Amino acid sequence: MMDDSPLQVLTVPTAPYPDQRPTTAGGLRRKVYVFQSRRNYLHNFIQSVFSSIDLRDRQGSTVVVGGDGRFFNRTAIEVIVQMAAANGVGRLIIGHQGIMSTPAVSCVIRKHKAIGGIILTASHNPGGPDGDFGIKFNTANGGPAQEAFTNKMFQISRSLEEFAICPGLRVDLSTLGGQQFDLENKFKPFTVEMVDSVESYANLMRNIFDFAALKELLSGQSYKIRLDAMHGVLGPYVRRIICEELGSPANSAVNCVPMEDFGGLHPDPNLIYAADLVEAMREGPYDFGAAFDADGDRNMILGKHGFLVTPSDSVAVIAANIFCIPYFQQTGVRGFARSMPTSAALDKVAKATKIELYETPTGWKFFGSLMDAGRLSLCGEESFGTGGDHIRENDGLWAVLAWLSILATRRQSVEDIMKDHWLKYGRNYYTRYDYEDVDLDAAFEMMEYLENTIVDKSFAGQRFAVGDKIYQVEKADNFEYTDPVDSTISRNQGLRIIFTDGSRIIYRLSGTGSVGATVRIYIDSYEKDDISQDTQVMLAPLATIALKISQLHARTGRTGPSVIT
Ligand code: G16
Repeated sequence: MMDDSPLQVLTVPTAPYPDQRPTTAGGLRRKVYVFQSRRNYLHNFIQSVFSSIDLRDRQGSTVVVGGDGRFFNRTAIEVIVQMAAANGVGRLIIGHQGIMSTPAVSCVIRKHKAIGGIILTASHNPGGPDGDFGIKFNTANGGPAQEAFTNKMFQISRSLEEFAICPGLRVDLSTLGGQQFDLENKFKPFTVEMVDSVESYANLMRNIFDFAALKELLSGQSYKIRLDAMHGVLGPYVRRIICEELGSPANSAVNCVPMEDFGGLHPDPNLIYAADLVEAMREGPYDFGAAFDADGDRNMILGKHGFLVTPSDSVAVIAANIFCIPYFQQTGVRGFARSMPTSAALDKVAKATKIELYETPTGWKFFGSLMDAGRLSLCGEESFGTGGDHIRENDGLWAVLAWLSILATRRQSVEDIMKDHWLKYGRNYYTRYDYEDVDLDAAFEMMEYLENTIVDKSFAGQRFAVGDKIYQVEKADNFEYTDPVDSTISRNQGLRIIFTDGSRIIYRLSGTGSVGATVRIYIDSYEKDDISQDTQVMLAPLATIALKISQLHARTGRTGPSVIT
């Protein structure tokens, strides 16, 4: 016989952890075994999230939950449901089977006026029992929590003594529709709605793009595409939107079954980790290719024969062709933005079109603030993130639909569109070196040494020569940003060396890794006319200078980067 007595709400004592400071994207990323082996590690973080929301806002509120389907997703959701109920949340909207892409969660938060969403993902980091797991909280605007909120979370996590949970509550993740639970001491039942993960997002895309024009491009025999979901969350979205609705053949979508370990792939859309796609594009008949990361917010765009569009160029091309997208014809264009390490290609378009350009620190939350204030329409980051103000996250599939809209309008190849763009605006040669899993102390000491070196007054004016190339430092600093909307100041956002010809070298420690430190070096150099050189050859002198100034190899014991993009 079913026991229909109200479910018990318990307060469980716990001990705080000192290391739950949220990352660049506003969440916690750790090896799976950390969540599994440390007592209440997950519970503590979730309690810090709920305790950071004012009780009056939390009581009876709606919260969205989704994840990229990686190992531990299901276990975590069961705990989150039990804790949400015990913490006064009135309704949870959960993606079917607990799976929903990060852009779709952003969309659903906004659509249902939820107070926020909990996203279970470690983004582009590998999954499986030996991989990474992560949790992040997005606020009511649909975007990653702002620093004031994540600081509060961190403060709470450091002195947490108890958490609230409803241990008897069992949710069925496999059945679509509503489920209700009576809780002791609660006047209203707690509700869980299991929703189709694709539907709301697909509706939003229909209102942004001209699906008839896209269908004409994709359903014919002549235009061939290949989209690689890397066994992350986007598989069902690609199949439903690109194949079923827009008529692209089923075999144009690969690795589309979400897997707990991403089939052993590293779901990071770059030239190294998406090597299969790159190979298929080089050899195959495809006109357009793209790969996505595990939670579907990042994208990599390729043209025929594997021609790479760098993310910095991608956002610039979308900006220059923005009226190929019906949404922007309706809303107009309020502003463009890029993160500081992203190349200045977008700046050239902004200047030519007389549209305001914002340079923000790394992290999508900075764009969200500008969008909420109605000052920003399109933005991008060098880390394979591109998006518009339709949601408050970077949006991988949106970027693909944006490119396909440009291709459907211009009927040129990806490479020709890119080359035309460089002819008109000049070219920002751009590369990023990543040194992954560097010893933490060595990385911090290297950055400290570097900062002391470059902020020294004597550094500006110094000249560096490699072969016949000479670069003179114009200025160098640790990037600081004042939010133009609320005047919040964000310091220590990356070390910049800017040369007199506008070339830049930037050093930053990644905020999204889970072990050791990842050191990133970004190099950006503009050429007005010399637009057909090989990027690595073109930037080799600046790369040599970047390594020389930082002494990175000597100070970290590394001999070369793990990934060059
Ligand atoms: C997150 C943020 C992005 C940001 C990236 C930077 O990406 O959402 O806005 O660009 O971090 O990563 P890093 O600090 O490693 O350079 P994701 O996709 O990991 O959530």
